[in-house]
Amino acid sequence: MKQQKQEATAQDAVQDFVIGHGGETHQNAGGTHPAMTGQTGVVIADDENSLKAGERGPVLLEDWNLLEKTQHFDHERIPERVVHARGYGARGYFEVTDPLKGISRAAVLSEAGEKTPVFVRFSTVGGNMGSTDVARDVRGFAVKFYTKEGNWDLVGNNIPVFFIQDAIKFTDLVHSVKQEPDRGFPQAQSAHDTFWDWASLTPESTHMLMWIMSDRAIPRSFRMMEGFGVHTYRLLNDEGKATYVKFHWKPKLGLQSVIWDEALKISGADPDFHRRDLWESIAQGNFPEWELGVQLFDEEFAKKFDFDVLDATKLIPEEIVPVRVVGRLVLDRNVDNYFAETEQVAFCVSNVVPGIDFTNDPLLQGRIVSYVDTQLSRLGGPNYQQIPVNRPIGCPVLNMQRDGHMQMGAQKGRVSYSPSSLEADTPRTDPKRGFTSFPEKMEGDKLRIRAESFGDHYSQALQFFNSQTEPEQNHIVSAFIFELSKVETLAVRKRVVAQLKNVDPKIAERVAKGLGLEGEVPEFPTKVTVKTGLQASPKLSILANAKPTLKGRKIAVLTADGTDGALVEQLRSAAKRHGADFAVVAPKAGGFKAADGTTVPGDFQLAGGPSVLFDAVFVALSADGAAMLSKEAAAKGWVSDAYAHLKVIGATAGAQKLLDKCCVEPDAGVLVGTDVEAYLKAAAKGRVFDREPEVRTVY
Ligand code: HDE
Repeated sequence: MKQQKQEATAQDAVQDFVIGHGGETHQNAGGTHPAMTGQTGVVIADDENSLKAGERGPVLLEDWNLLEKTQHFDHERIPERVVHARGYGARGYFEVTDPLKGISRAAVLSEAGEKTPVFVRFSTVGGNMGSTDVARDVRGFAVKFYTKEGNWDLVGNNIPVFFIQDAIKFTDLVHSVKQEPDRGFPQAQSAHDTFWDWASLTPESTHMLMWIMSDRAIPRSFRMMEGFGVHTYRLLNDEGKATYVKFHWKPKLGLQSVIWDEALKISGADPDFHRRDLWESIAQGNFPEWELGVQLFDEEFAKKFDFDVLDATKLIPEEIVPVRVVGRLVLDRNVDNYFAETEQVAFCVSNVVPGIDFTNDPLLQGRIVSYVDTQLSRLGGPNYQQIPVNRPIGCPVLNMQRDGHMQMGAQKGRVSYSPSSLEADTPRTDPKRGFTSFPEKMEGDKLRIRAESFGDHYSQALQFFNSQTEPEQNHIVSAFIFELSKVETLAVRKRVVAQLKNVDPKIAERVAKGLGLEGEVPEFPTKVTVKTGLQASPKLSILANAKPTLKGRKIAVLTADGTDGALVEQLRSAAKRHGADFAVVAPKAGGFKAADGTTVPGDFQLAGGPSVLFDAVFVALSADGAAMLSKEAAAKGWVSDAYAHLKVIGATAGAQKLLDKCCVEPDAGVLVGTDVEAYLKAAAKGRVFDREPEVRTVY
């Protein structure tokens, strides 16, 4: 009796607090609140106190609810992915706009208007699950198409080439880039000795190194990056005719990246920067969209191309084989449960549908095996395809596979084999509708060998560099300098620069200068003569393909008491009109008291809303406000970071004192005044790259 009375008192207090008795109003979601049960459906009477022998006595083992709850909790985690551990998923659909009729028999690509549900997971590669979104890294771009002919997984990246040519090297690559095994760090970064040791001894990684040192590796948002299937795949039509294909995802919002110094700071300010951006944009109804494009070519082209199309360290410039857009991908639904969907989704390169087939790319061949294998250990057994997020939608699963860990189905009947005759309606194969492989002619000696046609590791690395705008080239050089400055072993630093000499001595010289290694770098032997004459491919540049738009971008205004409230509202509505998000940053979480005495709510308290989180900023301060914030380190950091990160800065005349304190020099991206439209027009152009030589050394 005594015990129950005490419970009632504690519960009453909680109830009072939540539902707002006593004059206070606290948030309460309402609803009917069905009874809480254990896993067997038994209703729980008390979930606050374990069962004890006496008021202060020991806890009893018979408290099955305590045991069940704790046991379930103890097993809540599953092994994280060995690579791509940190990811974020969403649902949506893929719609065919230009069907590949006569090229692929897959309905998902060839039927006009065909709409296929999808699950997409973006990820970083090297970091563990709890690392940061904006690490310098490749981003995974994995799409599960639930087609009516079965699931097709296009497990791609945001970079069209890869570090290695043969799957047998993958373990080494990953071991070198992950945290070092003795010390268990560094986390989520390639800037350490083991990665560069491996890379410097692996010439085939050179092209990918250029990409990974470029701004492609620090995207502004998942919504603003491309995706690539990387490998050459095959499409098969009804007659079995094959066409080679490379898959491309093109973001509707255009490409955008962050500045490296910004990435470092975002990692502290908001390690969830990319996932928050995706979640919020979908929740607001601004559905991210990509076009799916294909580069199609035949065996004849493949033979004449400068490189081997089976070599995943090479790409085919779009200027040589244009990208044909076949459909659009729209992400319109956030997950209901991160674990159930994003964590348990099992992408497998082996998941293909009739009309889509593999090639002999040795990296692709290794992947066909690896993904299934990893799901077996990650998800605990061979029935992982039965987890709701992995089940096909709109087509039955009928076969003779049975039992195993966590079998969810109860298949009926005696017959679990084929051929059989004892039961009607057992599933039978269907040679017409069924998956068939391209009957490629095979002959040759069984050898451990790397094809000679895979031998040139430098020409496309140079082509990539030459295809970049000047600021992008500068960023690549700075990234090499940053990364190698973190490498403690001098010989490794030198070896990387020696490799760069093979790409272009001028690039190597610039990196050597930044490292203080001029004249000290040895030659790295190579048998290859670099093709210096490869045409630049402007499509490989982010800046050359950026869209002058504010859609999906974020604008923030820095305020303080005394700020002109009407100006803030004008900025807010104009930003919205341009499709941008708008946030008010104020010294106090509650917002600011405007000049006219009204209180304008804030979205971020100054210390929690640094300018690195936004694409363009406006400093809307009265002279008093500017004087006050000139003594506030967070405010000075806010403005000087925005300037150093090349952002367009709008400011009221009153804010000048703060701008001066932050050494903001007038330029095309600093607009003092209250012409909101002029400010937004400038902001839509993106960063002011001409400012860069003023704010950091260009080697
Ligand atoms: Fe992966 N990769 N990979 N990879 N990969 C995995 O599978 C592997 C490669 C990619 O969001 C793992 O389910 C090998 C290239 C993405 O769940 C694992 C090789 C490309 C994802 C695996 C490669 C990728 C993975 C870890 C060389 C771009 C995340 C967990 C032969 C085309 C999928 C898992 C998700 C995940 C193996 C190379 C993309 C271990 C052996 C090239 C986007 O199976």
